[in-house]
Amino acid sequence: MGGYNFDKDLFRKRVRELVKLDSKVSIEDANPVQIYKAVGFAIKEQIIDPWIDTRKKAKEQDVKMVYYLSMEFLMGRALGNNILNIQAQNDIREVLEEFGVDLNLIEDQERDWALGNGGLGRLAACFLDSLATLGYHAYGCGIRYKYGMFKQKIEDGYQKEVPDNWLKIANPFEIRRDSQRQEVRFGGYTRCETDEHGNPRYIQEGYQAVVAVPYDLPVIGYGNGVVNTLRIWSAEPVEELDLESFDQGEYEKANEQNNLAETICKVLYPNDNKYSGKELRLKQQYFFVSATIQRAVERYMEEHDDIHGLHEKVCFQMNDTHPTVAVAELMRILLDEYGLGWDEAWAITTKTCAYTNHTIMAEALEKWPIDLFQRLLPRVYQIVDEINRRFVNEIRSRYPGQPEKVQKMAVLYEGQVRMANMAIVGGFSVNGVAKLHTEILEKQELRDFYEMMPEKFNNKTNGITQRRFLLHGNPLLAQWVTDHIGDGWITNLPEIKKIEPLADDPECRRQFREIKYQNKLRLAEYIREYNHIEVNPESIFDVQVKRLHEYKRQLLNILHVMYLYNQLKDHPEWDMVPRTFIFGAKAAAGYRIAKLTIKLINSVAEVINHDPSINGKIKVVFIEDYRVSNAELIFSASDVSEQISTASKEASGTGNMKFMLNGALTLGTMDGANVEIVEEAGAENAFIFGMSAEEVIRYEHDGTYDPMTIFNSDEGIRRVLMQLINGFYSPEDPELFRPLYNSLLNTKDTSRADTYFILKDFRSYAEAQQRVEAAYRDQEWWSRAAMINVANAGKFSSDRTIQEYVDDIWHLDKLK
Ligand code: 26W
Repeated sequence: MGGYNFDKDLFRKRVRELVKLDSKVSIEDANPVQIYKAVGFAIKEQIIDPWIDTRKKAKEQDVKMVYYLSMEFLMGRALGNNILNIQAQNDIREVLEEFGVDLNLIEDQERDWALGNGGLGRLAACFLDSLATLGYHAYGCGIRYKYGMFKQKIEDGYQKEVPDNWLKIANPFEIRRDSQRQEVRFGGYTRCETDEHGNPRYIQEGYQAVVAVPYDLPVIGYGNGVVNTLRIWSAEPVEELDLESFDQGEYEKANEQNNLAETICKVLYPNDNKYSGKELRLKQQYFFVSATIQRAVERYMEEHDDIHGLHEKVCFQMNDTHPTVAVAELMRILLDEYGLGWDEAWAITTKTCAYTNHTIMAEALEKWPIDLFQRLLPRVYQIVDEINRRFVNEIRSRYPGQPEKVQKMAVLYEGQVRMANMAIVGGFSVNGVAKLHTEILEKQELRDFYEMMPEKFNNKTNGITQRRFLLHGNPLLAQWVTDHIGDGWITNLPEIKKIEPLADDPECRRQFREIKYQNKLRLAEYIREYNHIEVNPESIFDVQVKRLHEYKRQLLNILHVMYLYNQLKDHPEWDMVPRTFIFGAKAAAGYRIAKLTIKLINSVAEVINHDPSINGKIKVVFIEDYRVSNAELIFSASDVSEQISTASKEASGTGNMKFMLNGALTLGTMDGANVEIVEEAGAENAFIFGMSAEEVIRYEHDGTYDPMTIFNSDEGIRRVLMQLINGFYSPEDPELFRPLYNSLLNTKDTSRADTYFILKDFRSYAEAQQRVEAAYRDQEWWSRAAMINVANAGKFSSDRTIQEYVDDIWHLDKLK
């Protein structure tokens, strides 16, 4: 397909008109928000024809397409990226300059589209970018939450959650599609009828319904004229409540339906990696899945006449288990609405659905109580029950005399619906998100499934889009790369390997250092404005930004900062390389230990940053409200990438890749995609420490780890831990951090103290940090290693990941 043919004169004219139309001001008097909206709208005007054409071509060419089903899409801001993808940056910058405004200022007016928590949601966003850029027709399908990920405020060192009312400023890119609304039904009961051929037909009655209304957002391919769609569904009452025409019974029902519609899309659950079992969450899942599948089947039948061919043109990719109810919903539609027999319907379903696993954390497993599931989705539950009955029979005949096989693999077990099991049984593909992760799934977590159906299992190592995380987020480095090797890397990241020889050129290294320095100045500016902390741009920017979770071990990082500080106090003469430890993390609202860790980081910052005796050699900064938009500033300014999860726990990580692409060196464990990062960059250009996944798993099985022996024998560690309970960082409340201390040493609350092996890995981490320090002193070595990291980041483009999904799972046709 072609490009976008941006029309600069039209754009100028339209921005003038649109500020008037939308805000009733002339361009001269418009404020930045008003200009942002007009610019967004004027860009939408320029991509609307390609958007329509993409849909039209997909229809004409009858291409196979994927529906990426996800509860989360963490898109960040759209404007800047869209401008780059239509390659109109210079034109738009110039027009805005004529109007006397700076493009960056306008971009900053946009709220993040924060319809996601962390890794899983951001991955979905990167995938949409890559699908469009590679020219595949795809829909991202999700929920139009009224409130996305909460905004984080830090007050007195504590996290406070503030609602994210992101729709307050109308989104100029979205289009409401009333013509494609779907009805979604909850509750009631099923009645069985016999049709004219004597076959049973199931009918849901006495239900409550909502209308699902889709809002479409454009996903613009880079320079290729392909515009795909992110479709987010919003719930509305079936009929607006009409007081006059209802008797009491109907009034109540209508009122309930109103409330249902209002609550479903109210808010994104802010839990990352923790199943909460809330009924509303299951409502959300069924709501967007049912609407998506109904519409997908309807559209397929508009263009084809035989439902049996569905899998040849459609794939539903389930982003973790959250949309797994898709399996049963597709069965319901095929059985009840198309009148297929079970075997036919099952054959189609199991060729259409595919599942990605993103975590092995036990507490993330979705297991719905059967009574809740059945009450909410009576007909769907019947189908789940039948899927289970047949599957259990299959297990029994395959493994006679091995009841433990049923115990492990059944979909229904001990009063629960196990969603992962349903996803595996009901789909044709199960993939992990990094080599190590997939291995652990096959050998440990999903071992019985892997033995029974090995052909379903495959690995798809995650990736990130270089368009957002280098081209947009790091314009200086992007330009430098383009100046040296051309711009092919923008759509073919492996080409960036061509900069590798430049790492041996002292002048290039100097330029590279200068760019990093400029980016550090930019971040320092941000930190000054938002944190009121002065940081030294010559110091090492040592960064850990990600969701706050015990397994990610932000606690290890801050305990080490406390340890360094003790050393510095003992040896004031020590000429350590100045270090700025930067943290950014949101904690789930109900996650006590995580929230206390944030408080600890801020308390440590408070003490250290105000101690004049250490001459600013250590600074600690907690960046408030870490999110996609400020992440772009952070990655580009980082020297050290902290990827220090307990080995085996981080399925992949994708932040690690963003750091690498921006020339930060990895300080990490052999976990998730770190393993592959080190493979690509060379172990000599990273700082690896800690136990291997295998060792961790062995300790977990044999239960021989005892952190107390470390506490007793290691003076340095003991001193740091005592500072958690002697008021060193919380003089007004010495007991404040006791829960953190207990989590490391006390077996009362958990089966084992120090579940995540923080003390076990502490010395190894501290030693790796010393290597970082020594290495940084040699600036020539450091910049060379950083450049080698960038040069070898090619594998970690989500373009590569998506191409693998296409080749091995989806088998999509490219749009011509
Ligand atoms: C039911 C609650 C819940 C919510 C979110 C359970 C699990 C999740 C996600 C699967 C957690 C998540 O985001 N996982 C991350 O997925 C990334 C993309 O594959 C990986 O890079 C991260 O390692 C993984 O933690």
